[in-house]
Amino acid sequence: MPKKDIAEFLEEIGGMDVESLVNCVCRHHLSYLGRDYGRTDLFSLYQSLAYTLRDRLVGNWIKTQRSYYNQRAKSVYYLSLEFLTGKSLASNTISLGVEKEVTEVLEKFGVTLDEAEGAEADAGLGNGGLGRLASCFLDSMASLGIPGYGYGIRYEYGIFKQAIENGEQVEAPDDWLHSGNPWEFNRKGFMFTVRLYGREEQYTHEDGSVRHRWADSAKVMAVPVDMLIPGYRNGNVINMRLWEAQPARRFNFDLFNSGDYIRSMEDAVRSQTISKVLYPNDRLSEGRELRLVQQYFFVSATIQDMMRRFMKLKLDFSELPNRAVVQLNETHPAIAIPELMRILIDEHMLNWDVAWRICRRTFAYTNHTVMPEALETWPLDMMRKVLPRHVSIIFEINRRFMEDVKSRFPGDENRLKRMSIVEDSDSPQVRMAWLAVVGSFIVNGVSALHGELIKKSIFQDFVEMYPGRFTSVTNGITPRRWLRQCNQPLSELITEKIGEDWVTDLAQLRKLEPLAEDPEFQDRWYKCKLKEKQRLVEYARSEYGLYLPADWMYDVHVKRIHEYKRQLLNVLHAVTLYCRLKKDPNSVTVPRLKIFAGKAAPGYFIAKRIIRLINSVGAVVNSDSAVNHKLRIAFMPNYRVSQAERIIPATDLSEQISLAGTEASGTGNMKFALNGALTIGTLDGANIEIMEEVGREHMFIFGMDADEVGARRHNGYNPSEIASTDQELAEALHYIGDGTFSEGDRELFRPILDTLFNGGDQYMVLADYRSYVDAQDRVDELWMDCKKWLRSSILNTAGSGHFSSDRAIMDYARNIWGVRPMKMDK
Ligand code: IMP
Ligand code: B1N
Repeated sequence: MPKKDIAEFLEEIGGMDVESLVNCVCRHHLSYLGRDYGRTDLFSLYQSLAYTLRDRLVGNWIKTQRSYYNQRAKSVYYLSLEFLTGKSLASNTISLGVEKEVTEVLEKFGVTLDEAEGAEADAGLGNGGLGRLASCFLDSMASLGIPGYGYGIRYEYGIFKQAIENGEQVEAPDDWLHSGNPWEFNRKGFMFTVRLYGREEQYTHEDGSVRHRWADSAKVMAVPVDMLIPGYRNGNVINMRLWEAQPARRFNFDLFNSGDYIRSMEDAVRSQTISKVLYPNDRLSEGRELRLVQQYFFVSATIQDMMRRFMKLKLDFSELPNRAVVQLNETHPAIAIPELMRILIDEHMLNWDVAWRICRRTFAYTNHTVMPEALETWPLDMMRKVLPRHVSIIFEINRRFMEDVKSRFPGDENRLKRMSIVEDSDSPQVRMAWLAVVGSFIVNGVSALHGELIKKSIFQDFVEMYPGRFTSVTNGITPRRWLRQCNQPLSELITEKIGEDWVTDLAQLRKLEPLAEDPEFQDRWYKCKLKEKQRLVEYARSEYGLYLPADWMYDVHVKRIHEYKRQLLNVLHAVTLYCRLKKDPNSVTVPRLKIFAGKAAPGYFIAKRIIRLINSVGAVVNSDSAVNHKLRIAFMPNYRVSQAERIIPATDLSEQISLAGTEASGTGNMKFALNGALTIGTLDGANIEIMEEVGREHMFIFGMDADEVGARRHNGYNPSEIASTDQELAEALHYIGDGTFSEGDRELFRPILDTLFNGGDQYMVLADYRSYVDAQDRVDELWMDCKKWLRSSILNTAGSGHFSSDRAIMDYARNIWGVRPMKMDK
């Protein structure tokens, strides 16, 4: 190929000025989409614009990747089964620094940036917090110049679409790729073979040693599809590489030649299933074979890609940990540990001890939950069928580990049982969290509290064995998407007062503190919030046909629907307000709009019934004129990243009310505080650190803390007793049971009441009810004092700097990865 440098290429495609951009949009519309200029519609305009911006990213992408090679930089491999990117148009526009120009380009077509982005589908390749965290981390790595890659699966169907019919959740497939994805590069030329099934075989190597290999395996192809992730105005573009499964051979030729055309195609269809759909369970460990196959599929392709890069360096294998670090996002990719062992000992003929030392220095594991039902285990039989060689490697890892435990704690049989990676029972299971701890040099929790709790609970034995191995890194969120992009009015106001450096150095928000009591600033702060409410009102009307009042208090509870997150507690508060208003229409002072949104796992019966309850209470409340002058309830269907970007800036009160000790961190909590919402919350997850940064007096903290929860449980918790001593609570529960919200049907919500009274109220909703309702009364009181509220709102934003994902990534880089921001080659 005639050699051209990137600068030349960039010159050819054109600059960042409006004229070049318009030309490029028109050219793509014609030559890429094959459409007449006169026939642009919103979608084709969005596509042409996306290609135009991608042209401007790809040069920097190549420069960034070349710099990694040239500088032989140690790189981070962030392995995650989930990435919740959301939309890319606005965020890429902002990162490239061409907001003004793009807005002007679109004006020429009579369209706003908001409208153009409306044509884009959310990339929803994750369930919630864990996947969104991965995306925030990639944004920060790119913005800081930390060399690294995101690796995952290119699911053809992301998290399901939620519709609400008759108050109930109905799921539909998320066909996000149906019109193509203009942001990605499909690289069919760089695919890898991934093996599955078959058996383990012993043989004598030419050097005389007895070795093992994986025989008679089936094959699928992993095709890399790359999404470009630009840093904020720094010319870096990092790569998110998502694998797509393809059949190894399009046809099984034997069958094809014998005339069995259909059967020859079956293989092909089966292979493609691997990257077909994201499992919609957040937290519950999914025991299906396809899920295990997904995990190994993306891990195998990723480790091959990593080794391909490493082999180019022609170094000794012991150098691997100095060139690459693999961060395991939860245990979902933990099969990478035996996979790397397999490659080193079976394919590169290293001996066990050498290989194990390399592995142990390469992997780091992030735990995201203490809940036992989320700890992944795989039935040994299933794993042996899918990954026969890996099982035998896991046994050897475990045998040696058990020896170590034995010599540290002689005679402690129970300890051995508890710590064994392979659980010994009638149906033996492989415990992936144990494997991840044993095979990693460091394990981190995701908030200070969570980091401590995992040491005292699930990993206690391992802390005694490896005291130095456990740490925590508090989660963070990217200030680009979660303030700069989603909240234009507030961003502009902040920049006007303290300059624009906060976008890459969020701690600077502290400079807002002296303004917190300034009446003029408060007034402008208030107007920003109002603007965002009006924008949400318009969005809710046009997207969902919901009519929201614009000037009420927006009390918002949006996240996955889960018993531990206690949407039910919020509903009990709503019913309490309803009861008060029915008795006396003047008993409630503040007009409040309660907004709920979130998806329930399709198989999670109680969570779905809670959605039904929210909608049923909403229907009664919203249509009762004795109540709806002070209380309304809106359930926004199909919560997703792009919807969160609309809701969060408009929020006054952020509900973070999980039972203390159950939410590992939460990241929604950070997004709200950053956008000036006050939090009503428990001492759980990162709420505690938000409180330390913002000040307890600017939040509404209530309920038991994690220790009190433990003590309460230990001393015997009796939900019925509480219900019988609190009159308002008894009344609210009564109305839920007596058909008031279900047209007289007393059965509909019985399962919910049953979880409280017969199921032992696992998440102690009733125990925290009084303290919660009292805190809500304090909310009303503060709201009436507008100046004080605004002051607290400003101080919430000012105190949110710590929760930037830039800070989190620098923590990982320094304390775990041993990598530094690098200067890209020119
Ligand atoms: P939270 O900490 O549970 O509130 O959720 C963390 C973040 O994940 C949210 O702020 C959203 O960006 C995202 N998220 C949570 N639930 C969903 C969902 O159901 N669909 C899409 N995104 C979600
Ligand atoms: O990870 C987030 C935290 O902020 C949340 O508190 C935590 O609940 C969330 C299995 C999970 N923990 N575990 C999961 C998701 C999918 C799955 O298949 C578990 N998600 C979290 C980020 O640290």
